[in-house]
Amino acid sequence: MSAKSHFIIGTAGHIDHGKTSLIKALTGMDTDRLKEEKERGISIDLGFAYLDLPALDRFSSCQGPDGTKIGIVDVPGHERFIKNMLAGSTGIDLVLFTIAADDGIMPQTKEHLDIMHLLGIARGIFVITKPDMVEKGRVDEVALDIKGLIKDTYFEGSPVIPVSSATGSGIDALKALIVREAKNVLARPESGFFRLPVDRSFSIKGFGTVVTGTVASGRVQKNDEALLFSRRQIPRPVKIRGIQSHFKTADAVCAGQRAALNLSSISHTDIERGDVLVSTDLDSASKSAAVYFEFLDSMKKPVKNHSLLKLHHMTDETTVRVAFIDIKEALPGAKTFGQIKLKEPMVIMRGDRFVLRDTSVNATIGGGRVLLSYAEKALKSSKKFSDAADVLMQYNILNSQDNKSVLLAILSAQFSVDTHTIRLMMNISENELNRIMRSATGEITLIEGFLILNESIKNYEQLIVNIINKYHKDVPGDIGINEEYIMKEVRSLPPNARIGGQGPAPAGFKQGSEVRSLSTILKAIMNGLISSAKVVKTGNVFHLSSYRPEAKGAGKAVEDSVLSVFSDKGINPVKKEDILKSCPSFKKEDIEKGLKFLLKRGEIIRVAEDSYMSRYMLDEIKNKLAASIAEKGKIKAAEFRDILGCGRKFAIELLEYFDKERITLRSGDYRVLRKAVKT
Ligand SMILES: Nc1nc2c(ncn2[C@@H]2O[C@H](COP(=O)(O)OP(=O)(O)OP(=O)(O)O)[C@@H](O)[C@H]2O)c(=O)[nH]1
Ligand SMILES: [Mg+2]
Repeated sequence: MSAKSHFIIGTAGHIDHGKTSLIKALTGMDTDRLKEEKERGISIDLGFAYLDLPALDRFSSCQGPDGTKIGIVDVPGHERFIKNMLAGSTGIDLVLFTIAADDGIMPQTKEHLDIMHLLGIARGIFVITKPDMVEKGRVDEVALDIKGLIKDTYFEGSPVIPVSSATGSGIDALKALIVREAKNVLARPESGFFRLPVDRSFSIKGFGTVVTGTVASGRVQKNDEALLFSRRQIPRPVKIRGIQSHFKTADAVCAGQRAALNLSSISHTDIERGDVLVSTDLDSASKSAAVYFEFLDSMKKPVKNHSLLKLHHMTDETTVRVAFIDIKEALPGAKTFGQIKLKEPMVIMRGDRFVLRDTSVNATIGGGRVLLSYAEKALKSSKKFSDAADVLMQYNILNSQDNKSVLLAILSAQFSVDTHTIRLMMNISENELNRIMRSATGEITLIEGFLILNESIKNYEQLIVNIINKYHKDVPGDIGINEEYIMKEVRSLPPNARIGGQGPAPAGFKQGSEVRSLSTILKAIMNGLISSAKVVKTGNVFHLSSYRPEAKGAGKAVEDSVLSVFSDKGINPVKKEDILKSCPSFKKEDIEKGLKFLLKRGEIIRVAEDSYMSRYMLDEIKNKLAASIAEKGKIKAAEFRDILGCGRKFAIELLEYFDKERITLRSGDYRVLRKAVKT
């Protein structure tokens, strides 16, 4: 991954530890804008600034020549405003972590450090503020404490530097450190769905509604359409009229950039922090997710399975119920897999980080990473502990970065998934999905927009062959079965008899949620069986190519008896009544069944409404007719009747039958041959 061409700095640290003052000393900008903030001398809401560092001049597709600006989000330290702090910390690449020299490490120092860790923010500069207020020795003492605090965390080895916002000492050294650290900040992948978690919404005279935020994924361009997801209303389409990044007009913004988007057709009062603006193909929110949980060592009591907790995700928050796979409660420091069930749907996607707080004790207790979402229809509500080992194995796959394995794991639990849902579940672009599909050639197949494991296809082929074979065995006189019968039989099987992959569903998927795609895919699979000549379709009936229908036992006796009626009648048509009368020793339904099978096999043919003929006799007649037309060029119905020596009505029925079979063509009073008939 290349170094990042634009990045965001966030502040963190206990109340009054000099965050806002430090940003002012660095940028000249005061991020405390509210009257109340000024009056109380504390930050309440998020503050925004930017920093110009020419040494960072790099270029990206989203950025153009103005790429040296670093976005800054200043957060409040007060415990009561932790919600704002969490909203501000989403999307930051580097944290300026302040610890006042006089106070040293305080409660929110620890909580903010935990939050940085849970959000996966691994780069930081630890700033000892207010060094001018203490003895030199105290600064060294605090520096040691900080090093102790960050030992064994992602931040171990991060720079620790005293900076005084009052005297300006250390500011230049801090800027140099920022440049150094910035070079190591990795670019966020620009792939995936465009998402902008909104942190502010306001109106500017002459422009209208403007929303701001840090682009969480993807890319957006001027004049693009987007969807606004909000918990207060159904998703609303909006248009992006204009884009700014750090007060400069831009044509596009992408993952990791601060953005101000001017929206049309929506009032700023209809949007608030926590809403999210997404690309139009991200057309739904998710109510649950499979996740990796990480609980803090500092957690005071275990988290019981099915507890309710507050989830903070990007700039939004909601209540969730947690469900673990193999444990009844999570102890402090536990790292475990499970699910979250959201009180309200959210645009929460694979790879997203979240923070969990226990509101009853007002503490951050853990967080985690989303492994899979958009699978609610398939999420199981409870799980037996006996399945746990297998389920954990699947979660381990989902927890990996190997997208091909993840796709295969999803498909092994779901009969098939359409490509759009797969993209939502895995949070990947169309290109990325195509790449994975190419790498999985031979393992998966795309059928009518649905992905399915080749192994599942093979299983289904075998299932269908078995169903047909069983029918052949059960009903030996019948040629085969129709599509509806096969579908019905497949659906009546228990799901695990049908799913191709091994083991139980990952991520708590309920197997068999595939009904929607089943018939489409079964049709394709049956066509495959026909192309490979394993199955033959005669009319609308399927049978095995190796199968020769032949009645056995009682069925054979009935058929023989029915056939003998036909040989007795010679050239004359047979009526159903004739058959029933001539076979008095058999039950009516057995005779009808025998007749049906003979018809399906083509040994008997229904020429007209109640006129049956044996295949043998009909072929004879056809040959006579063909020979006669070949000789004269055409034939009248009366001539045909005379050749056969039958009644006029039956002669016409026969000719109409041959017309229908596209052997003859009517032309006025005559019949001609459509094509040469093999005799
Ligand atoms: N002497 C001295 N005072 C400082 C320094 N940094 C901050 N202060 C003072 O400390 C107080 C708090 O500073 P802020 O920058 O508002 O602290 P904060 O971390 O932003 O506070 P919250 O946002 O409310 O959490 C202010 O009165 C500042 O003037 C410093 O380096 N030296
Ligand atoms: Mg402040």
